[in-house]
Amino acid sequence: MEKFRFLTSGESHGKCLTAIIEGLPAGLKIDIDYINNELKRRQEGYGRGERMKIENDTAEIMSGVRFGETIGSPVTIVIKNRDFENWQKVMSTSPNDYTDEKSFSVFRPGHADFAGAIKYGQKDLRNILERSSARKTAIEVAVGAIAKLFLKELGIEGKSDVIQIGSACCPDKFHQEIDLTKEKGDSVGGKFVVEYKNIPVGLGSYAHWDRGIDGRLAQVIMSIPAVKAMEIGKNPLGMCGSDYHDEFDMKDGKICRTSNNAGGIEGGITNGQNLVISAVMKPIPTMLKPLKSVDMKTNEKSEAHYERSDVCAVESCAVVAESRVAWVLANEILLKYGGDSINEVKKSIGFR
Ligand code: EPS
Repeated sequence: MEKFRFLTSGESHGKCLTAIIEGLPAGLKIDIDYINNELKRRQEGYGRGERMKIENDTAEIMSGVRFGETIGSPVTIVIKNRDFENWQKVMSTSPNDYTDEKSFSVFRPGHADFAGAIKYGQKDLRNILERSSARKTAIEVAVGAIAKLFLKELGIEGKSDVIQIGSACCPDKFHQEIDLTKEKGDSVGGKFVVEYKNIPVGLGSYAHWDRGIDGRLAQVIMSIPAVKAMEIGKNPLGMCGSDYHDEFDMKDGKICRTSNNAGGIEGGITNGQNLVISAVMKPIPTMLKPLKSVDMKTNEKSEAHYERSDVCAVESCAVVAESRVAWVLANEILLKYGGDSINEVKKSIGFR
């Protein structure tokens, strides 16, 4: 049984995105400005498309909070899609409004279009695009912001950094790489790192495969749209055991480590070192210069569908990853320490 659970809903151009979170302890201060700032961070980043100029993602809390604090009941968050105004007919839920405006049938290689259409038996790829779109990560970041507020109460803080865009490993070259890609009508991916500090020893377990915090983190990172690889700590490929493993030492009467190649996890359990995760995002599959494809209506060869998209969304992806790691940490803390109110959690974890 998980402690911090939630469901989200919403299509990219539908009315709104929604989340219902269950399991938050009562008495947690909900700073709406903090949540909205996280949403802003997700929207920013060099290389984002025109949609981000339309949206100004803002969270509205619909339940579970009174006078700025959680009360132990489920928390509902809604983010309205501003662009819905331009899509009301196309995204209508009523059968009376049927239109094939914005329908398309040519798969985009690399997108969910092909597999999704076969899986759900859909003839209009719009029905696949709408939910597979990374737009849904906006509400996920709102959930992550609440998890981060919980972690902050316990002194746990996270951050992320982009470390590579395309072939550029130096931040000074990132914009140039994105500009060149845009000129070519192409898209570009990259790599980012997420780091959390002040994590207690003992989150996760080696006792059973599905209890390892490494596996749980892998699931939330690998399921971010367009993420294709991740690492925990330093990639050990080619390293000897004597170089890779983090030796123990003593400092000021306390056990410490001389390095953190393991990225804060040993045996599927946090070891008190900083949690360090890096991940690779592939180039976004919607490109102005289309790839070869097939029209599912006619079975004829065709150029892939194009619609407004981002040239690069690695910075946003890093913010999404930061949020998702917060979900996992919040859940693991509640599993280990329990607590129905924030004071109970703090007491149990050893805070005064
Ligand atoms: C996104 C909104 C989308 C895309 C992007 C992520 O907006 P629209 O489709 O209206 O332009 O910018 O989605 C994708 C790139 C994708 O492949 O799904 C957002 O809010 O992050």
